[in-house]
Amino acid sequence: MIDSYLKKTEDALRKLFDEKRRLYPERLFSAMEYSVFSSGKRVRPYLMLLSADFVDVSSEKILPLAVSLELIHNYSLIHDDLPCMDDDDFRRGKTSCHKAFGEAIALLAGDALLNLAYENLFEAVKTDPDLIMAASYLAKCAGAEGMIGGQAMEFSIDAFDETLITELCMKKTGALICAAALCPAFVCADREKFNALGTFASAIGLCFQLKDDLLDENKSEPKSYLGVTGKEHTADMVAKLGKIAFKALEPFENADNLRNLTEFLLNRTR
Ligand code: GRG
Repeated sequence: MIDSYLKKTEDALRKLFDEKRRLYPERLFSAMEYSVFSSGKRVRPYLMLLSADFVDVSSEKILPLAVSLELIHNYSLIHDDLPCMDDDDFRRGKTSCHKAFGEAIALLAGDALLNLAYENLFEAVKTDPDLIMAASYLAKCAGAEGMIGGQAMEFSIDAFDETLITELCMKKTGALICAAALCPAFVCADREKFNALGTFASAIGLCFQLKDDLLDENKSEPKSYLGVTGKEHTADMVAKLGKIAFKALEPFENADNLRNLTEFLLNRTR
């Protein structure tokens, strides 16, 4: 991992929270801070900064989008842990937000993170209109065509086959990974790289969820890719998707950082 990219993300998130500390109700702020600063891997903003580098967009330019993406990811995890969703008492090795702060505050902390993400996006687009297409794509990926749509499929479909569970995973988890990889490509005008990043992002987005299934095998969720297709097939698909991701980057010499991240995602243990 490139430490300076992780630090840039961390510093920008911290700065934003420091600006808001006095403006938000104390308990709400604490719940938001508890969730956002709790050992998340920061994979999505990191990928966005690497992808920006790949298409020659500066990290300073893309950073507000990377921050908003991480805020959206964290809101989704708070809501996903609620009793009406996945009902999880733990997240990242500590009590989940609603267990620590109560359901009402956790729900509102998720809502507030989502709103802060869009406030931050609007502020960025106001000063840098180049970001408008990327911001719009990010909103689409986070919404009912993307992450929320995937989550809704989980609660509205009873019987999954491979096609349906693939669609669910690509939306629920893959859409934010696609946003991370593709937003910078909306800022530059390189069609070849845009297309390559599109293929790369779809492959690693799905791969990320399948790898998560394999890491979380003990939970053996029936509405997961692993639950529907089995462990062996899931492991085969992870390998296949990894190959697709590498192939998409093959023509490009300056894609080593993206290749390294792909390697990390394929081999990750948490
Ligand atoms: C509630 C609107 C809404 C959406 C929830 C993201 C999501 C949709 C559900 C999370 C369920 C889940 C654990 C899926 C597995 C893939 C995934 C998103 C894992 C968590 O992402 P990481 O590993 O998390 O990047 P960290 O903790 O590192 O930030």
